[in-house]
Amino acid sequence: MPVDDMVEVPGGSFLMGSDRFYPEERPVRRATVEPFAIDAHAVTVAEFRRFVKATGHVTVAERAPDPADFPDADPKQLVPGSLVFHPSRGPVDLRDFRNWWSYRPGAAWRAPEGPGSNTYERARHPVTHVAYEDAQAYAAWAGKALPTETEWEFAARGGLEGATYAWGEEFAPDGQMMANTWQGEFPWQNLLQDGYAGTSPVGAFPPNGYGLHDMTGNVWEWTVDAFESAPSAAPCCGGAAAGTGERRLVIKGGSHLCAPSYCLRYRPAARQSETPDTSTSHLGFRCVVRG
Ligand SMILES: [Ca+2]
Repeated sequence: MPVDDMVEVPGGSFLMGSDRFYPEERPVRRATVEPFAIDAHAVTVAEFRRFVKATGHVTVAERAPDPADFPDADPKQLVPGSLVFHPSRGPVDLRDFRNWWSYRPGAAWRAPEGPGSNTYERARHPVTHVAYEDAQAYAAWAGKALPTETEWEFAARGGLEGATYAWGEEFAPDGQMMANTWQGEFPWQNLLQDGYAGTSPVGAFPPNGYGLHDMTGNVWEWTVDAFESAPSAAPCCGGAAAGTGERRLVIKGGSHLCAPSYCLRYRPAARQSETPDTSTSHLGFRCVVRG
């Protein structure tokens, strides 16, 4: 049985989705999952470093993009890198994510803001700048798997049927912040009421009813499910610019960039699509073990 920071989730039947927020979460339907175990927190920088040391894995962000995938691009610009968030100086057009996302050469899991940045003081933060195949490679090395959307959402709900948040109906019960989100006007005014501008160490906020930390907020998390519905009209804080092709996967949980005025997606039902070869500064993953 799993031993390292994993939690047994009982499985069962639950109400999946929400009718009260964004179209891609509808309709509410009953879903069932078998019992499984899931990581109590997102895979951390320290855990990912052990994987890289053991396997020599080079992430998608650390490889130069294939010119065949970008036939119109100047080959000199096809350099390794990843999407990094940058706050704007003031209000911007929220329909254009280029106002707060940029492809930064050299950005990768060990240099989340690009050259000159590091993770020395972020070993217990979720690893970021991991594309889907990087998450899959880690899971295979760890003897685990990535969750389905149904497994992920069942776990995130922590036993609460149909609740808005992973902890209940109130965003900040008794004034206590329960997740790392964005307070203030996105993408320029971060009021930091939860204490964190970027990612936060795993376990910095209270666990849900199953003992799971950061199921919502902090970083989005990969699932294995194809995103079948049309991408949302409100494309959220996510940046999907770097990906190629039409295939999209479901990511769950929202991130430290989700602001209520723009992207109220720090909820178990919330979902977004992402192309598998995309990596960003607010997307990570956690693993499951079945049977
Ligand atoms: Ca925050």
